[in-house]
Amino acid sequence: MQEQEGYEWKTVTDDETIIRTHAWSPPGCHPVGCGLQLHVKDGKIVKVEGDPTHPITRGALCPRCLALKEFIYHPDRVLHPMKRAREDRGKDKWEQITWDEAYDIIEENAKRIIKDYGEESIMVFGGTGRQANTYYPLMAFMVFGSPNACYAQSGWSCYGPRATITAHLMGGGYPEIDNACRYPDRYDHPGWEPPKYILLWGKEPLKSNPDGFWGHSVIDLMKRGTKLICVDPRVHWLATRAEQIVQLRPGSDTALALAMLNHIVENDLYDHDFVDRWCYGFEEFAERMKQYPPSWAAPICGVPEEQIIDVATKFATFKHCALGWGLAVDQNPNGVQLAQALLSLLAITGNLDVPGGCTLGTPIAGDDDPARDMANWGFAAGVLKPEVWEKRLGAKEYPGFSTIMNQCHPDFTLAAMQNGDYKCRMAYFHSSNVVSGAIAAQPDKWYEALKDVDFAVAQEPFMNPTAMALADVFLPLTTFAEHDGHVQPHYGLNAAFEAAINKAVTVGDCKCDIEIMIDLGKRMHPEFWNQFDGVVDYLEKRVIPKGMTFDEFRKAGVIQPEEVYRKYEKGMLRPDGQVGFLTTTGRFELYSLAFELFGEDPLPYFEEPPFTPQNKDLDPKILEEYPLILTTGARTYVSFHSEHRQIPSLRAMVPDPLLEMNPVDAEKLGIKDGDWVLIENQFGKCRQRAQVTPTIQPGVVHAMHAWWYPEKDPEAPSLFGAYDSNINTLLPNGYIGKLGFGDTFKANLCKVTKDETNEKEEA
Ligand SMILES: Nc1nc2c(c(=O)[nH]1)N[C@H]1C(S)=C(S)[C@@H](COP(=O)(O)OP(=O)(O)OC[C@H]3O[C@@H](n4cnc5c(=O)[nH]c(N)nc54)[C@H](O)[C@@H]3O)O[C@H]1N2
Ligand SMILES: Nc1nc2c(c(=O)[nH]1)N[C@H]1C(S)=C(S)[C@@H](COP(=O)(O)OP(=O)(O)OC[C@H]3O[C@@H](n4cnc5c(=O)[nH]c(N)nc54)[C@H](O)[C@@H]3O)O[C@H]1N2
Ligand code: SF4
Ligand SMILES: [Mo]
Repeated sequence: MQEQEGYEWKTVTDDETIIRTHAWSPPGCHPVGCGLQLHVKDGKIVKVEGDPTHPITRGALCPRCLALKEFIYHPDRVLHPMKRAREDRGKDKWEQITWDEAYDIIEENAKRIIKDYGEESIMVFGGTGRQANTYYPLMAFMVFGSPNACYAQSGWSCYGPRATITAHLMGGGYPEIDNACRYPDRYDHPGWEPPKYILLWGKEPLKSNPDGFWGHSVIDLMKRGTKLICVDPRVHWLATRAEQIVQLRPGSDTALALAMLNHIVENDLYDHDFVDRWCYGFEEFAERMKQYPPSWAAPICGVPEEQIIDVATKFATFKHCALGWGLAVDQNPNGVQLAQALLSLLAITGNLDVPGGCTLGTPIAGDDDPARDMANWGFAAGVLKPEVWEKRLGAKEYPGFSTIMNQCHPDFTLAAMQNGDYKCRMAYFHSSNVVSGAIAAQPDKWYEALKDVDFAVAQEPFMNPTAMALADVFLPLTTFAEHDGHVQPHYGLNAAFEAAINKAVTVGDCKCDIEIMIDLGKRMHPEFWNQFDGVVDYLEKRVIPKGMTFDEFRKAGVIQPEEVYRKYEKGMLRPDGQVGFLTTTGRFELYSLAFELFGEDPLPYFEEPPFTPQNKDLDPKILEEYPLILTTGARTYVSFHSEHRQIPSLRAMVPDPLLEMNPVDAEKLGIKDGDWVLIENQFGKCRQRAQVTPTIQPGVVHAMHAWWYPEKDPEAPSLFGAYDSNINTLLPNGYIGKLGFGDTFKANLCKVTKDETNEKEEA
């Protein structure tokens, strides 16, 4: 553990106080922990700037953190708890109440519902990566005793597939590009070297900083000689600086990855030493790869055969290379096979846990079942009963999913609610704008399935469509500038550091996720929760590095663990201290015994996603009607999913939802840049604004996701224009793949027409 030298978390001058802190949420971001300096005067933040002493972010901030003041002091922020009569759902008839009254209502309803229908009838909804990501499963398991923590994205298609496949094939945290982030002296550290190539696969990290990986470090690496190869149907900013772009057809990725593996194996370009010592099942794997020569993949992917060969050769022969695998790996019903192929690529080319390759996190020591850890806390606290845990929705049906993920299965859950097999009696929207925001496919179906729940709570910084549609009680949240806390990038799986979140100001009557969890815990299960005397006490007892007080922790600044390469050689990846990987064979399983156990094919294979021009089983009428390939959700600098739409400086940068389309398609359809267009398919329709650009392939359109309009009518049925521009109304639930993962968010079909109401609205 290396602490930051000379760090001061608080500086008091005659004029102001400067609080140094590490960002998390709200407002939303993944656990990236960028360094900020908040200038406080008379109890108000007057200026926000980056912290130049942060070893990784070194003063850099993106527009969302720079707009923090606008978020904190926004006139629409909800600053007090509120309630509304159940029959007034969808109406703007809120009444301010005290925290005690809010807690009384929640306690009374939760206890009644548990008594009448069982703990499992309470569902706690959460979204991605925010501080709440750690606390919504705990709210379910340790406050209400329910096994049903629900992340409602079809096929749990974010990070879950990549993390789960990593756990099954090798154990431990998911491999991340070696960007020297564990060294205080970063790129100057002796022994560290930049990757020769980074293969950026369906990831745009400059905008997304996904999972706690710092996108700008890709530029740092390029300045030090790293070359970039982007696998992406769009040409994004980094791609314009890449050595090459593999501009493949959306959804065809697994074919490309298998063809690269074929070339590497057939031409003996693999790392024999690593394969012999550390891999299991190479012979079966090599035999399977024979089916996938680059000549087979080229027409499937729309990529020249020579390019596939060139990229594969470079990745295998330059020492070392790194893979940045993004969301396009998860959001694909063939994504488990893709993740398996990509991890195998890293393994057989000897790029796992080496300088300039991809580094591995270490599993939580002493726990042979790390991903279910939180459920174990629930059992240990005596709140989550093992027989209730058995009622987790979809756990038995999707064992490959549920042995690693501690949640209910989203598509199974929706179907069970729709067909009456399960009735949700209490919905707790902990960090989820499920009826309109980002997470759900066909969000209107989730709305329909939840609209009659007996009781609902929303915990949010702003009123949003979900709270307006369904909540009976609204709990207002502090931003990260208003509470003490802890941030650990990469969800702790492959974390570069731990650092404190330092409270700078108080605004209204808001509380943070941890405080609300403790308060409600004390009412539901005082025998366990009474041991925690507030947020700092909770952090000291359960979260921050053992033996440190919160005061010591925050004075230490950014605490980096020491980087150790080739952990498999050193007994660091297994709780028993043996060398090798945390699998049955102790090796990286190219042939997966875990998959075999679940009755699945142990080797990777290609399957065409359901809605593509090349799917032979697709009804030709659908393709005729909806000829354009639809991909969605590439991130923007100015929003985190459905958040930030009401922040003036950010909204000014992207005022409307945009549909990128190639000039060739636009001309054919009589659409001009800036026209409003209708996007439709057999599942739904919405309206966005055309952005005509050559950076997207002809025949492919890309739609922004998570649009709603805080300025529109808040009441139902409008719900702030929840469905006007919501691309997810075109994306179905239920089209999942192997182990229950994957969706069609990055590859579906649609048609686009000019919205004839255009001129009228403009006038
Ligand atoms: N079409 C399409 N849809 C997509 C995607 C895509 O690529 N294309 N991406 C998908 C992916 S990968 C994901 S992960 C999901 C994300 O989906 P979600 O994470 O569900 O995102 P939101 O809809 O913004 O809802 C999250 C809510 O949490 C609130 N919130 C913010 N910070 C905090 C906090 O600290 N605590 C609490 N309690 N609440 C907080 C926000 O105000 C917001 O209302 O979206 C998915 N949706
Ligand atoms: N600013 C901001 N940052 C965010 C978020 C946010 O909402 N806003 N959301 C966070 C979340 S939850 C996540 S999961 C991460 C995701 O962050 P990333 O992993 O970076 O993923 P995306 O931005 O969805 O898409 C990356 C690229 O995939 C490409 N792509 C689309 N379809 C395909 C395909 O079929 N194959 C391939 N190979 N590429 C394809 C897109 O063109 C895009 O350039 O970002 C996180 N960070
Ligand atoms: S990635 Fe951007 S929005 Fe997220 S914490 Fe860092 S500066 Fe803030
Ligand atoms: Mo995500």
